[in-house]
Amino acid sequence: MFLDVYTQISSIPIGYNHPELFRLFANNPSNVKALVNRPALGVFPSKDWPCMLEQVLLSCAPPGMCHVHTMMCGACSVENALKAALYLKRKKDRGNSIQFSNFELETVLSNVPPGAPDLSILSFKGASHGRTMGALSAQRSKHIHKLDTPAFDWPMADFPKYKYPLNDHYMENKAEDKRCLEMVCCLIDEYKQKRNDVAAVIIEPIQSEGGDNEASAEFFVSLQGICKQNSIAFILDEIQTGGGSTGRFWCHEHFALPSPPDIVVFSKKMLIGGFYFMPEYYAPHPYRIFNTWAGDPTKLIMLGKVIECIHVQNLLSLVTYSGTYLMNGLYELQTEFPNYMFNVRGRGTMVAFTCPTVEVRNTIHRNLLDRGVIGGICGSSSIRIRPALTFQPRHVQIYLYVLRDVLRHLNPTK
Ligand code: PSZ
Repeated sequence: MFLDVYTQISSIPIGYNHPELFRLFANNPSNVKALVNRPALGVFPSKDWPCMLEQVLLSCAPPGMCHVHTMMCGACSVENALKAALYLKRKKDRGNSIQFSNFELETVLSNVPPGAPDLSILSFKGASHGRTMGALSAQRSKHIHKLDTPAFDWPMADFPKYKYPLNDHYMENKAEDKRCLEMVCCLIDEYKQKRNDVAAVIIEPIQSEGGDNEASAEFFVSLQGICKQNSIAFILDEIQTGGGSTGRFWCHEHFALPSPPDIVVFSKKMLIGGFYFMPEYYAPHPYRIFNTWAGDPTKLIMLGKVIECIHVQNLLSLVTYSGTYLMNGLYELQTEFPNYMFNVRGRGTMVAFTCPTVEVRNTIHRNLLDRGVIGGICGSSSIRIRPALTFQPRHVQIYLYVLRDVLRHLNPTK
């Protein structure tokens, strides 16, 4: 028996073998049919597909957003979200026309401007947006993901690096926000001068693979403001943060943004990939945001049930409750074992802490596993926790008990 606090890289929303999800297929021939007869959704959607989109995906849409595209995985959702931003940029450049010039048509198949324009996407150091070729140019976490593949000349800004505990370092962290935001502004200017305008900024509400790095609500509000001022798309990659694990359905709901983001990308716990977008990002021609499957109706059937469980069982409150309990336990452990863990941080149950070296981190991670706890690692020396939304206080107690046991054995004096 294992306690899984990593849940297939944070992609199992309500735990394994959930009886409600089994029931969807056990007693329902029409759901089984959907499983067997997979449609090419972009061309042959079933009659009830628009209704499913509305009842399931729009029922949990980020506040103020009511358009959605479904896709396959996280990376291909990011790719298509970037394309949507680029299309709008070019449409605006043409004075809101959606007609292409003959010169654009002639040049595009040769991969040269103006058909294939020089435009860039700004992302952040430590970012993880997926490993398809386009998304990789915005990926800034590990060398091995990017090596040997050609990449676009796209700018990279610093993501804030905070000092902990946050409350004791308020002024320094505020200055860090300012430094990173100034860097964003400088890069936007620099790329404009290089004639490689920034068309979109893409950012994770909490950098996940890069080390569970968080930034303040004020940082995100200011970043959105910079994007608005410069007519740049503000894209939130909520692939790992979306779906409830921060205690709100979308992590950016914690930021109280003055208006919705332009695009919000999802996958993982949403069971289906895709992105929400503001109406102006609707692609002006058919088949441009497209692939054969473009999602899977059976995943939406399951997501509908997941959302129902979240509401009926009040799982977002449980996440907040268990998350607070977990963080408090981890604060105690970092006080008890300051040489082995520090910088406890997170929102809801999306929680992490840092170890002094990669070796210590790997030892703790492995020893947890030896004692039946499957956890995750991230960044250079952090451990992350990504339980299902059904994570209860009793699971927190097991995690803390086992972690303490691991730490005590690292430190025989305790
Ligand atoms: O270690 C990790 O956190 C991993 S391993 C693979 C991912 C993360 N990719 C998920 C991911 C993500 O977390 C964010 C924020 N954006 C894009 C992706 C790509 O999603 P997939 O893996 O579905 O292509």
